Amino acid sequence: MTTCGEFLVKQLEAWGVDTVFGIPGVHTVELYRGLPHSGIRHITPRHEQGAGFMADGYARVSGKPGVCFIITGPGITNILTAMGQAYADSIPMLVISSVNERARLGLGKGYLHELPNQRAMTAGVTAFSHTLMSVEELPGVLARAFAVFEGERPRPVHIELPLDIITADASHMRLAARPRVERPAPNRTLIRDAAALLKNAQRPLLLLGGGCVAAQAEARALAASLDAPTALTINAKGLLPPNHPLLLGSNQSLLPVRQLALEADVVLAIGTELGETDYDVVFDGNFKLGGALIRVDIDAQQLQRNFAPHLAIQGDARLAMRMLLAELNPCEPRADSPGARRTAAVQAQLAEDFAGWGHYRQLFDTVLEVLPEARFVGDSTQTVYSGNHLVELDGARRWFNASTGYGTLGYGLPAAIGAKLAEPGRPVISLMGDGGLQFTLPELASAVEAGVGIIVLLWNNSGYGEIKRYMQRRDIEPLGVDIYTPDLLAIARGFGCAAERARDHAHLAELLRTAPSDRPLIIEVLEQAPFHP
Ligand SMILES: Cc1ncc(C[n+]2csc(CCOP(=O)(O)OP(=O)(O)O)c2C)c(N)n1
Ligand SMILES: [Mg+2]
Repeated sequence: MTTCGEFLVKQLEAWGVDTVFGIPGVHTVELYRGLPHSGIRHITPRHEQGAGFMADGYARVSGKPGVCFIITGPGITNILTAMGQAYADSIPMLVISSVNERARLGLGKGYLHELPNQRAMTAGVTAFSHTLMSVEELPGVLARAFAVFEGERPRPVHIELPLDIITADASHMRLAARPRVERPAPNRTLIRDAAALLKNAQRPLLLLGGGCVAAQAEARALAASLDAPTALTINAKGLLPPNHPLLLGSNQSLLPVRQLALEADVVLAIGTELGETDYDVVFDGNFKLGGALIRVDIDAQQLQRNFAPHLAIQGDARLAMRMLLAELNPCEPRADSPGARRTAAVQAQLAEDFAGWGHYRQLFDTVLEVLPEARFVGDSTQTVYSGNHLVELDGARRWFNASTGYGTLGYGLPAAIGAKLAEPGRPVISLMGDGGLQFTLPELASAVEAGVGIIVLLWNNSGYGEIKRYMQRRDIEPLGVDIYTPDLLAIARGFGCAAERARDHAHLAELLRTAPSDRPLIIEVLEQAPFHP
């Protein structure tokens, strides 16, 4: 007999799932029966939050949904934070869990792992959450999940299998064909209207968000054809390469870019929420758009949030860019074009704003000199905040972190593990603070076990530095921020990792050059000279 749990594994494998993240429990063992002899690799984290963050990093890099196998109750409540981050950043994630038997749901009798209503817990951080009521439903529900991942704004999906379903006989089930899901193309008339507005623009501005990551070539062609200075959200970083004559970076919260946004006569915003953590990280409400706003988004509701559009175009970002490009004259970027000159003027002003950040620049230069192809997966710490402004890389999804959107600590280590599993050939730097690292520190053990050679660049200031400064700026006596900081290097060694403190930049470069390939290396950088004034 084939159980429903076994059938599910076969169906996932048939649809291209090659990795699942999970911690088994008595409720989910039936999912594991079919795994050892399948083509799916199982990665075991040390906490379900780690599973979710790994799946998130894996999804961003692979472009495929990150899949987790999670137990009823505590497994689900543990993974909710990671689902929240994935929800906020529109990341495809499939959380498969168990739940108590159908006849026992909602009874509150104290069954093992029982929650009053597990599905309601995940409803707020998913596109949908579904309780499987029969084996026969399974292919259709999975197809709906893939429709979310591939056909609309990606978001986590939760499917829970009651214990009497997960063990039920599925011998009669045949593998379903993979659903073909196309993202919707925008309306051609609206695209023509947008092109007409853009052709007449004197001072266009392009704002690109994470919805554009699959459209790198189109984004570059569009920026050039419009001769538009281009600002990227953190999730869109890399769509334009460093030193591109039209690249404004991710500095929408800084005055020079804000001035340019105010003066722009036509603004084209694609696949971006226009949300505060990318456009107003100083929280003063002063990011304003002066001209006509054209918005393109796959999510109709998103078109109406934050900034009311002059023209709202629902549809896939890449298709929209292609259709727009067909209406415009192709053009190569030129350093002396009007758009490039406006960009250069902003860059010159930004250089003044960044004058005090030479030490961060030197840190990133050192890393990129040794590992020019590196991917940076970050948490919420000084290196991440500064790098969000300073670092530009060639290629989407080479710089992402949890400092924007949901903004949860503990993301950067497990997400880096997931990213490395998705593309083992590319060096991965996990940018962590001492506080954030302690949220998901045991995932170092998972990384050692999985043979994952990531490099953790640990910025150590023995506390919640950012929050301490925030308290001080607001005249609040710092409390709860100068935390006891253990010997994180000794702990990392205890987990089986390599771990060293960098003495200076030359030593840092040497450590990066000799990093082991089969286990993590933790490089501690103290927030003091020579790394910090
Ligand atoms: C889950 C969670 N809890 C609390 C916070 C609030 N918070 C944001 S940054 C920060 C400090 C993090 O300290 P550390 O990782 O050492 O970075 P540092 O600011 O010292 O560079 C805190 C506590 C958060 N973002 N997420
Ligand atoms: Mg700190």
